[in-house]
Amino acid sequence: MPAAVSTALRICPLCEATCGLTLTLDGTRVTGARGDRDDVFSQGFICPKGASFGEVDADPDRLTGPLVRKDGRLQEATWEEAFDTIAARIRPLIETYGPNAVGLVLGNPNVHTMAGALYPPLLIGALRTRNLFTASTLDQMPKHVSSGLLYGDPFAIPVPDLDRTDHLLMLGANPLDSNGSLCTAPDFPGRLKALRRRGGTLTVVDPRRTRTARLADRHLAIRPGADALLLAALVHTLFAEDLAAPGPLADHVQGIEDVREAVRDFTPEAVATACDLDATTIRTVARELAAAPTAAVYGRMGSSTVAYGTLANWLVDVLNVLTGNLDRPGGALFPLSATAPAPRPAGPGKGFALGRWTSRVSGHPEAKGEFPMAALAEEIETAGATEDDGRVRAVITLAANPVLSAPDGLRLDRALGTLDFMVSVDPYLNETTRHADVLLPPPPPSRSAHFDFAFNGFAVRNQARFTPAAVPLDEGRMDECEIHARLILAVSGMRGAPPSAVDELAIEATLAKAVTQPHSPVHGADPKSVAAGLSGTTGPERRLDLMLRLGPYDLTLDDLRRAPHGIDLGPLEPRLPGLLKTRSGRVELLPAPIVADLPRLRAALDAEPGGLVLVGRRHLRSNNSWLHNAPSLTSGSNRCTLQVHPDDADRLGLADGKPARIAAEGGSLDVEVEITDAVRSGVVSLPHGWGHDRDGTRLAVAAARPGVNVNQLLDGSRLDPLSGTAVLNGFPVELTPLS
Ligand SMILES: Nc1nc2c(c(=O)[nH]1)N[C@H]1C(S)=C(S)[C@@H](COP(=O)(O)OP(=O)(O)OC[C@H]3O[C@@H](n4cnc5c(=O)[nH]c(N)nc54)[C@H](O)[C@@H]3O)O[C@H]1N2
Ligand SMILES: Nc1nc2c(c(=O)[nH]1)N[C@H]1C(S)=C(S)[C@@H](COP(=O)(O)OP(=O)(O)OC[C@H]3O[C@@H](n4cnc5c(=O)[nH]c(N)nc54)[C@H](O)[C@@H]3O)O[C@H]1N2
Ligand code: SF4
Ligand SMILES: [Mo]
Repeated sequence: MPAAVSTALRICPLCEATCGLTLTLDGTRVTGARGDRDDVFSQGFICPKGASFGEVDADPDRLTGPLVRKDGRLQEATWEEAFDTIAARIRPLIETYGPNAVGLVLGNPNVHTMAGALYPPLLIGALRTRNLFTASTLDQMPKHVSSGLLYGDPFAIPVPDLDRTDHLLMLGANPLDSNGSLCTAPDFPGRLKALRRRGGTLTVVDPRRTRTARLADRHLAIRPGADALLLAALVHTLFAEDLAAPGPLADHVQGIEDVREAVRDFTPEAVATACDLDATTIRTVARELAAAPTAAVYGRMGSSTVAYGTLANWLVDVLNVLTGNLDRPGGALFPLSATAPAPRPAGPGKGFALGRWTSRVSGHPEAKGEFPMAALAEEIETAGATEDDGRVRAVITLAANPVLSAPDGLRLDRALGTLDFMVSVDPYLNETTRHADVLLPPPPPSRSAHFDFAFNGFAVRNQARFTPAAVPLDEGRMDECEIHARLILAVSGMRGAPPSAVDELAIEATLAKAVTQPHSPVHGADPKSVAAGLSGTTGPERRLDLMLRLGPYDLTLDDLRRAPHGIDLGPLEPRLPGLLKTRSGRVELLPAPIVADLPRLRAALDAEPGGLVLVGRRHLRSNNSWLHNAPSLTSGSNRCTLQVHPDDADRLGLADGKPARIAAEGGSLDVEVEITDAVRSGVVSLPHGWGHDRDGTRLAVAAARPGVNVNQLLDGSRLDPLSGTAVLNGFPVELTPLS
């Protein structure tokens, strides 16, 4: 008898846009995916990645059960064996060498799963290690630091009010290919087109003429790394021309006049050479920004993973404040997610501190409790004076592939090979996880429930959606939430306890605090009876239900179940001063760490622009390092090409389609040249996430067309100092033709 054909809803986990998908199922196999037209947020939008959900889900290279290293070889094992091994190996290392002996590495897909949101905080608490490394220091840590300093909360990130703004100034972002980041917006391209249609203006700052830049009214092909200079000159111009008008915001902001002083040297003329933009254009951009009825400045990867990343991210918000656009409709607003704690009354908070401790080897200051991912290899390699020296001897990776995503993968590759013990939670045996002693594969996404804990906090519209697992777990598989819970028990010496104990302890701890908070919906209640009233068939569902109940909208999980296409919670609304957690209770516009870093930016005014620099790029059908194994997303011509401007190609004697050698401090790569004027002269571009040519992986499709790992050009020494974020864009390279 043929299996029944049916449909099921699933929020797409393949990028930050969180589109609602309607999956077609043939029995338990996903045979198709289309946009869910009734989804309250995405309204039917889908991109090629979402459309390939079934293929990604059914990839035959996904691991189907745990692997444990025995006799030097990764071999199939039972879950019991896997967790027994973890408990038996990790505990003695912690007991002998102390908690810092375990390094924890968190990768990007954690923000796309319920497990990745709910359990890593508990695992960090259980391990008590300071050796925490995440993809944030390859990405958005400058924004967290800037928000921490300005608002006292590293997660208070204003997003551009895409659907209502009159003017968008976008730096270092290419949402037409990335679908947007720290600005969750299904159909970002459509929303930009709508902005143009309603008479709004779009300015894009990018050294490449991207698909997004082609949509813009104005494209400024800035020299890479110079965004902080451009932004400082825009701020300077607002003051110089008396255009700074924070309006009612002024009541909640301190330090506006100090900022005027701080940017005094950054005149449009002074930054023009470094930015390779003329002073007149810079002034025009500032005037337009000030004149627009509403406007939003928005910067992402290209203004974050650069030498002045935190300064650039800070200046983005300074511009939004000075033009009166922060926290107002049409400007840049703070989303309020359904699982955020109910807002507390305005008043001073605890503030945000940087560098509360430093890394052992290079003394990098922590940011948000993390050390730079670029410093992981040295923390493994470098012995200390004593046994409990804090050297990383074991690593746990959760959804991370730093061998490809972080600087100097070869060094990290070698370092991981020397560890006493390594655990990975990952569906693939890849460049990083091939070093694991225990590899715990989560089931494919069709088998897990979904709620966007992370992205609802960065969404252009407040809404809440929950999709239960589209397909039941297959025999012998374990939900990723349970994998995480059992991992926490194993590393805490509680191996025998049921995984639900982890969730019940989390619920207890949350409630114990909430009932004492006057602004909490459960203030004064009996924690036990609140816990007893939670709905949800699993621990993670009960925790979601609790967070919804403690949240600002008086929602429950049952409410979300009754609304399978989601609940719209309306457009973003002003949240100042309530959300501020600074010590002053105000927006602290010129924080001390920023003051201390500004001389570095001032020095950049006089630096001679050097030779060629490299920037990255994303392709619509990619997702960092892990979607190169899906045939329909990788077919067609080679995508891992080095884009070179025709003038540079002429000068260097490079030919289209021919090989060249590119070199920088971390090493050299042989690449195929693609000559195109889509990159500005003086700039070459190579995408990341490639380099799938290592032994011992199981990625048949990716290995057939491995590409090269751009991060091998870096040695990990280039960092934005305040955030510890790796400089992945705008670093010098040398290029020579290969015959
Ligand atoms: N040069 C350069 N380097 C970059 C960037 C760049 O622009 N240029 N971008 C940076 C950015 S923004 C980021 S976020 C990082 C990303 O860096 P990483 O997070 O290290 O890499 P990813 O490729 O996103 O994938 C991480 C791992 O997650 C696994 N995975 C996929 N789905 C799941 C799941 O459901 N559960 C679990 N447990 N694992 C899963 C994949 O198999 C893969 O091993 O890369 C950074 N590196
Ligand atoms: N298709 C696809 N979508 C993705 C991903 C993916 O790998 N593929 N990854 C996801 C992840 S983890 C993230 S963080 C987001 C990132 O999403 P975005 O922030 O939109 O990042 P990119 O697409 O890398 O675009 C960054 C742009 O910055 C430009 N740039 C480089 N250097 C500079 C500079 O110095 N100044 C300026 N102004 N611009 C510069 C680059 O040319 C590039 O066009 O995308 C997410 N979505
Ligand atoms: S835009 Fe992102 S969330 Fe939407 S379908 Fe494509 S990959 Fe999925
Ligand atoms: Mo990212």
